[in-house]
Amino acid sequence: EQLAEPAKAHYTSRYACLRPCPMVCPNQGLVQQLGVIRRSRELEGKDTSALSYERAISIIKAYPHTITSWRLTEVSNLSGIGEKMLSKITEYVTHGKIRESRSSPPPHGYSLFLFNLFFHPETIAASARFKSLSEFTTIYGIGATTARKLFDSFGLRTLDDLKEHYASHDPPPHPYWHNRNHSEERRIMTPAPVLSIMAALDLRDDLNEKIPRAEVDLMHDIVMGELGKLRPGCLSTVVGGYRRGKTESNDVDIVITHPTLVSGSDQVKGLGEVLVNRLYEAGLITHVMHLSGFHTPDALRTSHWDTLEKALTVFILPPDALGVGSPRIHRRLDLIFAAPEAYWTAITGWTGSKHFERDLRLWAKVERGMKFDSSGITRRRDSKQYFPRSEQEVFDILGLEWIDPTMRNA
Ligand code: DCP
Ligand code: MG
Repeated sequence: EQLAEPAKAHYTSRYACLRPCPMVCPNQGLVQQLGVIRRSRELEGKDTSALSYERAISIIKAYPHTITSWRLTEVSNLSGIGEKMLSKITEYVTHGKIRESRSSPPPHGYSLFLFNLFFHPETIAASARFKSLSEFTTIYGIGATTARKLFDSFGLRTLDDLKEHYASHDPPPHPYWHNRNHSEERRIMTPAPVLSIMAALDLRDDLNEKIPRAEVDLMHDIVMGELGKLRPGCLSTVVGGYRRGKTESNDVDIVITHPTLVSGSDQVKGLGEVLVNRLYEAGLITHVMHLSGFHTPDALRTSHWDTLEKALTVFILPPDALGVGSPRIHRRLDLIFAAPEAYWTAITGWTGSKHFERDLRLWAKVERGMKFDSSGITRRRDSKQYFPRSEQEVFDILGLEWIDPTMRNA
């Protein structure tokens, strides 16, 4: 079957999956300030507004020139830059800052509070609220909605407030080992603990610490070493921000497959569970937040193509792994298990960025009549399924010019 010519990648494209986008762009300051506004919209539950900031930020990140006043007309013609966004950009170009973002630091020696009181009095209240909500959402398991509830209904303001509150209210986390379709003999005997809010509060400093690339590599080697003892010959790729070239990641995402496993077979089913159990028993996984499995082979072949087996966990390196006496920091580790034919879509779908993935799905649907997700590509009109054998083939099937992972930072 002949594939159509791929669409050309260019920074003016409406779709993020056609805009090559470096990690650091010529307009980093502007991107940072728009990011503060986007985050505050998100924390306030203004999702539509947050999304239009996200789109604008993504478009600016791909723009190859420093934006100066004489480029404003060209910028205003980019899709996704509306009038309101243009006024923020103009404000930045003219004053070097966007007042609403409140991110400009006070001069050395001045308190932020007094600085804002004199120079940005209208934003003080919002700023204190923004600070609390931001801080609350640094706890794993607390999202924007919960954070607002804790602030508004329970009057909490600080992490100490939060600790006191959860000391008496900690709801039992959802036990991840329920709701799964596995036989009695495969049931986990000693499941790793789930991460309660109290536990997440204790791990907060660890989990907010960024992970350098060398440590990502070491974690990958250790995990695959353990897996190799259980199922020799597995293949894996570290995806997420690491694959896009981030020097420091917030978590480690690994896509795993086995070249000779047959989807739906007993070997591939429960691979995640077997590995998680082993890592837990070896003292390398301390918590599991989510563990999902394949269902029946039939279902895998038909409707629920988006259910790759996943384990969301907390990992800790063995003692002295980074040198004698090196600190052991708890790290977020996500493991994604794909049948061989879903390996490359899983890699593409988990490399990100989030916005790149959002537009990849949209492009596939609107422009190509296809459904893309991490577990496969399906043509809508006849449900034809594609099994790409490389990431290049994923792009070919979707009619997209190749973009290197390091340029997918949309
Ligand atoms: N992803 C997605 N949709 C989800 C979860 C993940 O599209 N619901 C994709 C896009 C992300 C990638 O998977 O880029 C990994 O997600 P992360 O949250 O780990 O984000 P990154 O790896 O990009 O950055 P970091 O982990 O450093 O924060
Ligand atoms: Mg990641």
